[in-house]
Amino acid sequence: MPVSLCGNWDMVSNVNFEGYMIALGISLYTRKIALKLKHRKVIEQVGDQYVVKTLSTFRNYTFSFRVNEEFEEFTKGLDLRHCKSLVTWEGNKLVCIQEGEKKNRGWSHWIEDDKLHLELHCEDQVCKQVFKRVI
Ligand code: 1AG
Repeated sequence: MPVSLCGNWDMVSNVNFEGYMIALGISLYTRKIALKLKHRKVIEQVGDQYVVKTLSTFRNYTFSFRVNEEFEEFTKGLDLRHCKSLVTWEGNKLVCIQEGEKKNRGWSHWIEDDKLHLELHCEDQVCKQVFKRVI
Protein backbone atom coordinates (compact mmCIF):
# COMPACT_ATOMS: atom_id res chain seq x y z
CA MET A 1 0.00 0.00 0.00
CA PRO A 2 1.60 3.32 -1.06
CA VAL A 3 2.10 5.99 1.59
CA SER A 4 -0.75 8.45 1.99
CA LEU A 5 -0.53 11.80 0.23
CA CYS A 6 -3.36 13.15 2.38
CA GLY A 7 -2.94 16.32 4.37
CA ASN A 8 -2.18 20.00 4.01
CA TRP A 9 1.02 20.93 2.22
CA ASP A 10 2.70 24.29 1.63
CA MET A 11 4.89 25.01 -1.36
CA VAL A 12 8.61 25.35 -0.68
CA SER A 13 9.93 25.33 -4.25
CA ASN A 14 8.61 25.72 -7.78
CA VAL A 15 11.05 25.15 -10.63
CA ASN A 16 10.12 26.06 -14.23
CA PHE A 17 6.50 26.94 -13.48
CA GLU A 18 7.05 29.68 -16.07
CA GLY A 19 7.93 27.17 -18.82
CA TYR A 20 4.93 25.03 -17.90
CA MET A 21 2.57 28.02 -18.03
CA ILE A 22 4.00 29.14 -21.39
CA ALA A 23 3.38 25.63 -22.76
CA LEU A 24 -0.24 25.98 -21.60
CA GLY A 25 -0.56 29.35 -23.33
CA ILE A 26 -1.06 31.41 -20.18
CA SER A 27 -0.77 35.15 -20.84
CA LEU A 28 2.26 37.13 -19.69
CA TYR A 29 0.09 39.19 -17.35
CA THR A 30 -1.35 36.13 -15.60
CA ARG A 31 2.06 34.44 -15.46
CA LYS A 32 3.58 37.42 -13.68
CA ILE A 33 0.96 37.13 -10.93
CA ALA A 34 0.99 33.32 -10.83
CA LEU A 35 4.79 33.11 -10.50
CA LYS A 36 4.74 34.93 -7.16
CA LEU A 37 2.23 32.56 -5.54
CA LYS A 38 2.89 30.01 -2.86
CA HIS A 39 0.43 27.18 -3.42
CA ARG A 40 -1.16 25.16 -0.66
CA LYS A 41 -2.09 21.62 -1.59
CA VAL A 42 -4.91 19.98 0.35
CA ILE A 43 -5.35 16.29 -0.42
CA GLU A 44 -8.26 14.37 1.05
CA GLN A 45 -9.42 10.84 0.53
CA VAL A 46 -12.92 9.58 1.23
CA GLY A 47 -13.26 5.90 0.42
CA ASP A 48 -11.66 5.52 -3.00
CA GLN A 49 -12.40 9.12 -3.98
CA TYR A 50 -9.65 11.73 -3.83
CA VAL A 51 -10.23 15.46 -3.58
CA VAL A 52 -7.25 17.66 -4.40
CA LYS A 53 -7.35 21.39 -3.75
CA THR A 54 -4.67 23.80 -4.88
CA LEU A 55 -5.16 27.05 -3.02
CA SER A 56 -3.56 30.46 -3.44
CA THR A 57 -4.37 34.11 -2.83
CA PHE A 58 -5.08 34.52 -6.57
CA ARG A 59 -7.03 31.46 -7.66
CA ASN A 60 -8.03 28.05 -6.36
CA TYR A 61 -8.40 24.82 -8.26
CA THR A 62 -10.26 21.79 -6.94
CA PHE A 63 -10.94 18.51 -8.60
CA SER A 64 -11.74 14.97 -7.58
CA PHE A 65 -11.22 11.54 -9.03
CA ARG A 66 -11.12 7.84 -8.38
CA VAL A 67 -7.90 5.99 -9.12
CA ASN A 68 -8.09 3.88 -12.31
CA GLU A 69 -11.29 5.64 -13.44
CA GLU A 70 -11.17 8.06 -16.35
CA PHE A 71 -12.89 11.40 -15.67
CA GLU A 72 -13.67 14.64 -17.45
CA GLU A 73 -11.44 17.39 -16.14
CA PHE A 74 -12.07 21.08 -16.77
CA THR A 75 -9.17 23.23 -15.64
CA LYS A 76 -11.36 26.04 -14.35
CA GLY A 77 -9.39 29.11 -13.31
CA LEU A 78 -6.24 27.71 -14.94
CA ASP A 79 -5.99 27.25 -18.73
CA LEU A 80 -9.72 26.49 -19.14
CA ARG A 81 -9.27 23.27 -21.09
CA HIS A 82 -11.19 20.02 -21.09
CA CYS A 83 -9.18 16.85 -20.62
CA LYS A 84 -9.92 13.18 -20.32
CA SER A 85 -7.86 12.40 -17.27
CA LEU A 86 -6.80 9.16 -15.68
CA VAL A 87 -4.96 8.73 -12.37
CA THR A 88 -3.15 5.50 -11.53
CA TRP A 89 -0.55 4.33 -9.03
CA GLU A 90 2.83 3.54 -10.55
CA GLY A 91 4.73 2.15 -7.59
CA ASN A 92 4.76 4.93 -5.02
CA LYS A 93 3.80 7.61 -7.56
CA LEU A 94 0.28 8.80 -8.18
CA VAL A 95 0.36 9.50 -11.90
CA CYS A 96 -2.15 11.43 -14.02
CA ILE A 97 -2.39 11.57 -17.79
CA GLN A 98 -4.45 14.52 -19.05
CA GLU A 99 -5.47 13.76 -22.59
CA GLY A 100 -6.66 16.70 -24.64
CA GLU A 101 -5.53 19.51 -26.85
CA LYS A 102 -2.07 19.69 -25.24
CA LYS A 103 0.41 16.91 -25.97
CA ASN A 104 2.25 15.07 -23.21
CA ARG A 105 0.21 16.67 -20.44
CA GLY A 106 0.05 15.23 -16.97
CA TRP A 107 1.49 15.19 -13.48
CA SER A 108 2.77 12.87 -10.81
CA HIS A 109 2.79 13.10 -7.02
CA TRP A 110 4.93 11.23 -4.55
CA ILE A 111 6.38 11.53 -1.05
CA GLU A 112 10.12 11.73 -0.54
CA ASP A 113 11.92 12.76 2.69
CA ASP A 114 8.55 13.69 4.26
CA LYS A 115 7.93 16.18 1.45
CA LEU A 116 5.19 16.07 -1.16
CA HIS A 117 6.64 16.21 -4.66
CA LEU A 118 4.73 17.20 -7.78
CA GLU A 119 6.01 17.07 -11.31
CA LEU A 120 3.80 18.79 -13.87
CA HIS A 121 4.51 18.32 -17.55
CA CYS A 122 3.15 19.73 -20.78
CA GLU A 123 4.68 19.37 -24.23
CA ASP A 124 8.46 19.63 -23.64
CA GLN A 125 8.20 21.49 -20.33
CA VAL A 126 8.56 20.03 -16.85
CA CYS A 127 7.73 21.95 -13.68
CA LYS A 128 8.90 20.57 -10.35
CA GLN A 129 7.17 21.59 -7.12
CA VAL A 130 7.94 20.53 -3.55
CA PHE A 131 5.65 20.98 -0.54
CA LYS A 132 6.21 20.62 3.18
CA ARG A 133 3.58 19.37 5.55
CA VAL A 134 1.64 22.03 7.45
CA ILE A 135 1.76 21.24 11.16
C1 1AG B 1 -2.93 20.50 -10.89
O1 1AG B 1 -2.28 19.99 -9.85
C2 1AG B 1 -2.93 21.96 -11.07
C3 1AG B 1 -2.57 22.71 -9.83
O2 1AG B 1 -3.49 19.82 -11.66
C4 1AG B 1 -2.16 24.11 -10.17
C5 1AG B 1 -0.80 24.09 -10.71
C6 1AG B 1 -0.48 24.75 -11.77
C7 1AG B 1 -1.39 25.70 -12.44
C8 1AG B 1 -1.68 25.22 -13.80
C9 1AG B 1 -1.63 25.98 -14.87
C10 1AG B 1 -1.34 27.45 -14.84
C11 1AG B 1 -2.52 28.19 -15.32
C12 1AG B 1 -2.83 29.37 -14.94
C13 1AG B 1 -2.06 30.17 -13.96
C14 1AG B 1 -3.00 30.91 -13.10
C15 1AG B 1 -3.06 30.75 -11.79
C16 1AG B 1 -2.17 29.90 -11.01
C17 1AG B 1 -2.93 29.49 -9.77
C18 1AG B 1 -2.26 28.34 -9.12
C19 1AG B 1 -3.07 27.91 -7.94
C20 1AG B 1 -4.36 27.26 -8.30
C21 1AG B 1 -1.90 18.64 -10.01
C22 1AG B 1 -1.91 17.91 -8.76
C23 1AG B 1 -3.19 17.22 -8.54
O3 1AG B 1 -1.62 18.62 -7.59
O4 1AG B 1 -3.01 16.34 -7.51
